[in-house]
Amino acid sequence: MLEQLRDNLDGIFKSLRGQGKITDKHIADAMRDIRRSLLEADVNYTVAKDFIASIREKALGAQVIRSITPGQQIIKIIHEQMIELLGEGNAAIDFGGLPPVIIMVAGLQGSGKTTFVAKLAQYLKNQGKRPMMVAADIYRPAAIDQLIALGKQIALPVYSENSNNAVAICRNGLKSARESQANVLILDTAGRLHIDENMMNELKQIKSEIKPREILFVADGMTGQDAVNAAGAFENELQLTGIVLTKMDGDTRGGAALSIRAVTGKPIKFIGTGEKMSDLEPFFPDRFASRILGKGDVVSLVEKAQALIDEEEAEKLEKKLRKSGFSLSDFQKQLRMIKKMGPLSSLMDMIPGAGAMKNLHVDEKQFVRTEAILNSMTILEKEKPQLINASRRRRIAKGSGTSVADVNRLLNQFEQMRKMLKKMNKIKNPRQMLAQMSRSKM
Ligand SMILES: Nc1nc2c(ncn2[C@@H]2O[C@H](COP(=O)(O)OP(=O)(O)OP(=O)(O)O)[C@@H](O)[C@H]2O)c(=O)[nH]1
Ligand SMILES: [Mg+2]
Repeated sequence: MLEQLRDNLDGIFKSLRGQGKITDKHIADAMRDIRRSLLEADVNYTVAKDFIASIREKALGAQVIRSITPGQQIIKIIHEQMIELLGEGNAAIDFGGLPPVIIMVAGLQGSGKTTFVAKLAQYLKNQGKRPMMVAADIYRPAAIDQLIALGKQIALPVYSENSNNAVAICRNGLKSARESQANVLILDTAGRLHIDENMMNELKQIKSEIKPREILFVADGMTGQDAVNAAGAFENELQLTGIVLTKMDGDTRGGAALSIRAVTGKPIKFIGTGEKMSDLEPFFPDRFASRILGKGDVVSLVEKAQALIDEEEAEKLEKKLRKSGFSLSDFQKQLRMIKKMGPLSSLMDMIPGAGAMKNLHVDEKQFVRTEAILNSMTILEKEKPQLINASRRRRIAKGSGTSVADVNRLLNQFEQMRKMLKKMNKIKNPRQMLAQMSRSKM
């Protein structure tokens, strides 16, 4: 999905990255190209315009960070702005209130409502809920049978009856759910080719009588701005609680996904990525933005480190290390470099599923204490730690507001680290070395 948009943006980013210096013209060109790519992807015109305006404003107002290239900085701004466009975090189903929690599913004909109803039921069942579905589409002859068949497939109950009153079917479905202790009730409603008054009235009646906790609008992601316009109309009439984008597995250009939140003000809660019952994903704005921008989290971690660590400095240190002339001053420099990368915990967060790293105890306070101790040493002491005798240790402890035991611990650990580093001569990459160092407890 979204290949075209991703390729276009990737090209723009490449040319931004390639610039040693970024001029106003580079920015203007990039903004023009991004805007064109968004419109080609069928993003709503106003949404695209506002998006570009925000990026331009932020790019101009951004503080220049010495160690990041201007190109990288702009890419980061675009990434952030895209996440903002897509919503804040994952919007889950609201399970507040008394069960059964009622979820009404609405949308145009053929958008994927019935399929989504069953996918959602299965998804919630897997989370330990007891869902029931209601076949409230009385217009298309095969609609009820379709939902019953899906219900069989996923082994979940479907309430249906032979009647021409959708409101009554929902009411009776709710009764049946209460009797059978289902704690989620999902209503599959009828779709029409175009929004018509009868259809809206029926939905409004269901809403006022059954009082669903969630009203989800199912939009066919392939249909771009038509889906967005329809979502806007449903929002006006029904006040939605969320959006579901289906058929995101096809060659959708992404316009609907990027516009629908801004146009309706409602979060995208799920995306459908295929015809199978398991082809449903909760929607995460940051992951989706990363997909469009073709940047994995790991990539951005590396970029962050690359940008902030002064390469030359790291190389110099590495050379020193290899000669094992590593001193406490070098250690202090290392610490500062690591600190520049931001809170350690945030760095860890950027590594998806890093099991081993998760257990890593990152003690920021310890970091501060270590810095204080190092700051209280003289240059000579840092170069020749063997000079630090008992009276010097007392002075350093006092100067740094720590204890002699703290100073001893640091010196011991430094000594161990120095030994360990001697053994690490195999490591070719200074960044890898830094990662190793931050892992060893200080
Ligand atoms: N590729 C793909 N196909 C989907 C997805 N969701 C639904 N479909 C297909 O789209 C078609 C229509 O889906 P339905 O669930 O029947 O749509 P509906 O909105 O209930 O349709 P009506 O009840 O007629 O208004 C079916 O062939 C589904 O298999 C999806 O995420 N990806
Ligand atoms: Mg249907």
